[in-house]
Amino acid sequence: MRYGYFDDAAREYVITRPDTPRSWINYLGSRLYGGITTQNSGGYSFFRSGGTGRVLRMRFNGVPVDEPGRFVYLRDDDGAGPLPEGDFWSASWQPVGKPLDGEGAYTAKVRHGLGYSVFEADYGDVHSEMTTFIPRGQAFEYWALTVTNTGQVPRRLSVFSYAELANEWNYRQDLENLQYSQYVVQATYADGMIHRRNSTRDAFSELWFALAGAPVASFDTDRDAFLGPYRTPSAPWAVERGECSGSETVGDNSCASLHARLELAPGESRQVVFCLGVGSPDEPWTDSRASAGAPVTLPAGREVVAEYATPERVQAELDAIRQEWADHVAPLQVRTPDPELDSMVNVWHAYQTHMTFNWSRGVSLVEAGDRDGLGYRDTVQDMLAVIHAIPEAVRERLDLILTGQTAEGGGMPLVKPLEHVPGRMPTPSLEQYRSDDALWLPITVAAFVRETGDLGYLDQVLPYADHGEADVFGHLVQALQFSLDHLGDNGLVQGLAADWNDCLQFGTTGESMFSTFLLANGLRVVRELALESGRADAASWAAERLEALAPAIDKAWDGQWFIRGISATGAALGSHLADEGQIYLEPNVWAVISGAVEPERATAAMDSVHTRLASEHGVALCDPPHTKPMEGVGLSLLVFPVGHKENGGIFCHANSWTIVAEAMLGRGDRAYEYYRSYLPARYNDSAEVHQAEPYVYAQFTHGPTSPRFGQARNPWLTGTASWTYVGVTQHILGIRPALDGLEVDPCLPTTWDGFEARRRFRGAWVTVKVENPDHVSTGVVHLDVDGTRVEGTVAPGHLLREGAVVTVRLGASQA
Ligand code: IFM
Repeated sequence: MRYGYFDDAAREYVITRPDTPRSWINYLGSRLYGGITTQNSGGYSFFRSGGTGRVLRMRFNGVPVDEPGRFVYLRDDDGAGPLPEGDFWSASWQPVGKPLDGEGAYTAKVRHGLGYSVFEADYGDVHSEMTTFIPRGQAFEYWALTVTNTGQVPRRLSVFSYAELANEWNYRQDLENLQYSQYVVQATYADGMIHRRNSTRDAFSELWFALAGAPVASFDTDRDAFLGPYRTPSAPWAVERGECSGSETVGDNSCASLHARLELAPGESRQVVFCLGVGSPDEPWTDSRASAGAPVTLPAGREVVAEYATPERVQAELDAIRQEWADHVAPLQVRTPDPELDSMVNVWHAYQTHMTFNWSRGVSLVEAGDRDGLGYRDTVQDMLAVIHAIPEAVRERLDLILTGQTAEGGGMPLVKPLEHVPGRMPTPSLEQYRSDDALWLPITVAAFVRETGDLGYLDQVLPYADHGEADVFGHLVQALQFSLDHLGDNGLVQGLAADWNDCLQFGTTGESMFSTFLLANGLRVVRELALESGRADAASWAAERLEALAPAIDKAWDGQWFIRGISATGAALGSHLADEGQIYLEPNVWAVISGAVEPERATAAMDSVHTRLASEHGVALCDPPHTKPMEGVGLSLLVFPVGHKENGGIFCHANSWTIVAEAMLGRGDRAYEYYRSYLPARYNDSAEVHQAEPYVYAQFTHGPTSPRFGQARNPWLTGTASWTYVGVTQHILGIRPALDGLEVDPCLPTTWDGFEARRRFRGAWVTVKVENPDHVSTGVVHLDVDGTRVEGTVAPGHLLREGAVVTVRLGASQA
């Protein structure tokens, strides 16, 4: 069943049935002020932090879903049209939820765009269009509502807003510490604006809410007065009655309800604009919380409304947001034989990589705000997909995360940007480190240097988290040294608190094959960077260390694949000899990606992955999933039923590495088969199977051993976004930065004739045209830049001037 379609020209996903299998969301705003909206305008907002800057409340996992949110009700005030007097509905399908089928049904069209969502509705000869977004660089949001009388008779309508304002910045305080948070809140109304304050000393917060475009007919600032006792947002008392009660909040719960009356002639449209912002209505306001980093000062709400709340300004700000996002996704646009790939790569997948970069794992409908901060490994990986689009922002983040590395080389599990003080953070104990965290650094630093061509970045001196400093290259060496200092009895890297897989704890005496391959990969990359930057000694050091790892890697071969690790008691996990968890995906893909194993084993390992783990919805993480503890290794994945998440689920983040690994083996059909297997867009017409949004990646799909096989969960904030982007663009399409230019070395499905791409590279817009007349997967026969033939697969940087055209011919032999 389909619920919507991709409108690539508008860069929108258009939902035509709002009763989607789960809430399908969109993100609004920036790291200053952000928000989430569902297709039914449920959702919440946050200022500077999802966890400690809550503006609009969200009751997670609530029933009904999609509530609370940014709700606008419409009410028929005279019964002159086809509706009875007093009938009411909402500008988004929910919360009122009028019937979607049958005579007089409510019809909805929701356009999720990049940075905005538009809710169109038709009901009872009234068309409404509500646009929600946060203007660039601002700490307030618009809900702009245009109402049109599409009938033949004049209509009198009421419009009511409704949102639950959080009582406290801290989302937990707001939702859980009610003995406190419910008694610090006050909200008043004056001259068209609601003013919500709380009076805690440590975290003073103020919000304002305004209506422009029509006089305020009535208001409520008290949630329970607006809703009425024992009612829900589906039928608020005030809306049913046709008027708010003028309540002002002293304690309990506040809300933002302003009511306007509209009279519309046939065919007439009116726009009213609701604005919700941080700060005071009447004075500038400063966020000077000690925990919030540098103070931020915001203008008075009335000034904001006077400047911004006109129809012309709303349109101009919407255009600016659309342009900003068009600019962010423009640096790589592709045209391939696969329209679903194009919709994803050109619009939604690119957008998702920016959302993970912005919000890490902090705010979604799954992440409530507890994981406020930057998880080390997640953040380092999240940068990979946006370097070409926002190199300056990545550099800033890279600087920050490098200062989250301790002097002994490991990564702090979490870096909180607003509280992080390099040089002063406590050093974790060995048991607290994850063995992979800092090992991701070489990949991302190399990608940054190759994209920008800025080798000098390696010389920049940055402090460590706890004490001391080093240049960036030194930080990379130290990351490798940390793992080399913590090898186990079998010569593999100690697993510590976890490796990439949060649910496998090998501890200080067990060893992780994943982290071992990541170390090998890091040594390879650091060696390359050392050679590129003239550090011969370091290059030799890395080569020697890599060679020294080889015997331990060799012993980890299980016959047809690599083991996952060795427990504290010496047992192999991920071995054919085990009862459960006989084969794991992660070590086998990284065996290939690291380049640390001979081609025969690399191929055999990936063949085993295909035989044992692949399915129609993607590749499971392990097989058979675990039901019993294993001596000497912490398997916290046992908390998951078989086939779920890390316990044999289809972990999409790890699936992205199958694309990379197969492409590195030159097997384009298989790489593409894996790419398609969990491509959200391919489920557009079978959304009831996949359930999650068809326009963004999810963290995982329930695996073959689960009764929920095929259902995707935890969409949006996942490393799947960045690594799948790398997989499809750099390995299937094969366009990747190199120090001396732009490499084009695709690994295509053999059915493709070729493809085209437009790429920004070091400031120049370049067109790439790949022809595949022989229907091969790999093999660059020749590469030309503006008609000049070039040896190899790299278009040299000095030839890539503005408008350059790189033409690549793939083929079986020299032509
Ligand atoms: O690698 C982790 C990630 O850091 C958080 N989500 C789950 C992944 C796999 O366990």
